[in-house]
Order: sequence, then C-alpha cells, then structure tokens
Amino acid sequence: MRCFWDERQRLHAPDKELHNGAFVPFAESPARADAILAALGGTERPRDRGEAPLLRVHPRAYLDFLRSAWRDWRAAGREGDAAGYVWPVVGRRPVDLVRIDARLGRYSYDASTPVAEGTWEGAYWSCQTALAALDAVLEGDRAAFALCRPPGHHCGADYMGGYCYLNSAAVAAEAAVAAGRRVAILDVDYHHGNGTQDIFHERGDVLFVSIHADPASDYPFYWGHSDETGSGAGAGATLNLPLPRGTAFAAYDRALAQALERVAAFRPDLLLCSYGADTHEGDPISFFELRTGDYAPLARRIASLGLPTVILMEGGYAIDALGANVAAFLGGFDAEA
Ligand code: OKP
Ligand code: ZN
Repeated sequence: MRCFWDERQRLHAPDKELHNGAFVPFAESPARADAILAALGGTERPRDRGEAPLLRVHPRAYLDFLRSAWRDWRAAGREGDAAGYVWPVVGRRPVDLVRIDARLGRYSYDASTPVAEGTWEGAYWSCQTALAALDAVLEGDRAAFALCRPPGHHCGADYMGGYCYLNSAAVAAEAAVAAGRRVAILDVDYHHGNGTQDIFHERGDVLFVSIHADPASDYPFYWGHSDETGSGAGAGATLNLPLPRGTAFAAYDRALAQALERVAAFRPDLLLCSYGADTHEGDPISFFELRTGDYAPLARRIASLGLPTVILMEGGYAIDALGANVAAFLGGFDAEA
C-alpha cells in the first residue's frame, strides 16, 4: 500500500519529559520514525493542504497558541522546551491569559507534552501526511498508511497531551466527512484515544471505537471507561473496550471481534484506524503481551471488514521491534485486502 511521510515531521524533537517524577529522555522521538521508515519500501511526501482542514477540528485560538508557544516561551527568557505547570481543573472560563505559562496550562492536560522549537511544524506535517493518505483512499486505493509522528489521538480540539499536539485522525475524519463519507474510527493503540473520543463525543455521524488498557490502571486515567458511550446526538456512537494489563492476543482478539461487529453495524463507507504498536510485549511504557506475529492476524481481521481504510500511526516505543511490528501489520492488511 502507499505510505506517506514528510521529513519535516522530524523537526518536532523535545528533549525531556516528566516520567514517574523524574525528567527522562523524550520517548516519542524521531528515532521512532527512522525505525518505521527502515521497514517500509519507501514513502511519498504529502502536498500542503494548508490550515483549512485543521480548522475543521481545532479552533483558531488553539492553532495560534501552538504555533507561537515555543517562541513565546523563549521571549519570556526561558530555556529548553515550553511546558505548563498550572492546569485549570475547576473550569476554563475565559480569563486573560497573558503569560505563556497560563496559556500552556489552558491548552494542555498533562506534563508529557512539551512544546519544542519544531513542534508546530512537525505536528502540522503529521496532519498533512494523514490527509495525503486519506486522499489516496478517497481516490480509490483500498488502504493507505500515514506515518503520523508526532501521534494525535490524545489531542482534543483545544488541548494537547500524551505526546499529541494536533489530532491527525480527527482532521482526516472531518476531511472525509466533508467529502461525503460515513466514517468510523477504530483505535487500537495501547492507550485510550481520549482526544479523538472528545472531539466526536456528541457526534452521531462519526463512530469511535477503542480497545485499550483499562484507564483504572493506565494513562490517560480519566477517559476510556466502558460507561463512556457518547452523549447528545452522539449517544451510542462511542464504544470503549478496556482490557487489563497482561492481555495477550487471544483475549485481545475477542475484544476486537466486538469492536468490528460494532463498526460493521454502523455501516461506514470509510475506516480510519489509529494503530499503536505499543500493545507489543516489549513496549517500555505499556503492558499488553502482543507479539510481532500477532499484528498480521490483527490487521487481517480489520481488513476483513472490506472497508476503504486509512491506517494512521499512533504510539509504539519498543524501537527495536517497531519496524517489524508496523511491517507485519501493513503486510497482514495487504494480504487480506
Ligand atoms: C501516547 B500514545 C508515563 C508518562 C506517560 C504519556 C503517554 C502517551 C502515550 N509516566 N506519557 O498513545 O502512544
Ligand atoms: Zn499509546
């Protein structure tokens, strides 16, 4: 299948992240992309579709914040990458957010999402990559792969978090809806895709289904519980299937059957698959037990829906296994398609 990637995605390269109370090297590094690129036959560059597709998801104020956050941080005399330290848990009423510190808290929900010099450009091209893969599918390809890095599924309409700054899956979904498609999103990253869920929570026209680690034990904790099923017009259009730490493919596959049944019942004509390889047994920050050999059958099951499918890269931090895991998934999909 055609694979898309832009070298400017590398420009996003924060130095450190807060992990279990200490600053450690940033896990979502450009080296992840190198590992995947080495396992792919080759990639195509997206063309620039501009900011209009981003604005279908993200408010102008959020994009403006993200574009200038690092420069604002440095203009305030700071060193290193920009990071918030006060979050408005009691509400986000519109007060004047003069200081960059206030704006960083207002537009994020966690401390694992520093803004570095190239963050805007990296996240922007990650979205363009997703849009290019979508166009390949809209033009008739059975499937396409977007090497989105940084990932996107933790990012909401107006907040970053979990290594995610723009929600590329949501941007692609909205572009597909604008092109007249009925869209389902299936998120098979280890972590719940809280940003994507939030963006479509009140929407009945886009289905969101996620299989992930139980938020009772795992990040992002406050979303992804099985009683979150959508609200308003979106009531019933969200399905969360949390699984315990230690889950291996047999139990994962049973949840997948449930997920696929729901997707099929929605009768979409386009599928977006947020794929994380952090379900792998060797992942340093995740605790499922999938093996490299499980990714081909996993992808074959998804392909058996028979839907035009855009596969978007989300997480996966076992860099030594990452290329093989992605190649196995894409190869499995192609074999069934
Ligand atoms: C992004 B994706 C652990 C910090 C956790 C956030 C994890 C984000 C995962 N102490 N940092 O879903 O793979
Ligand atoms: Zn993840």
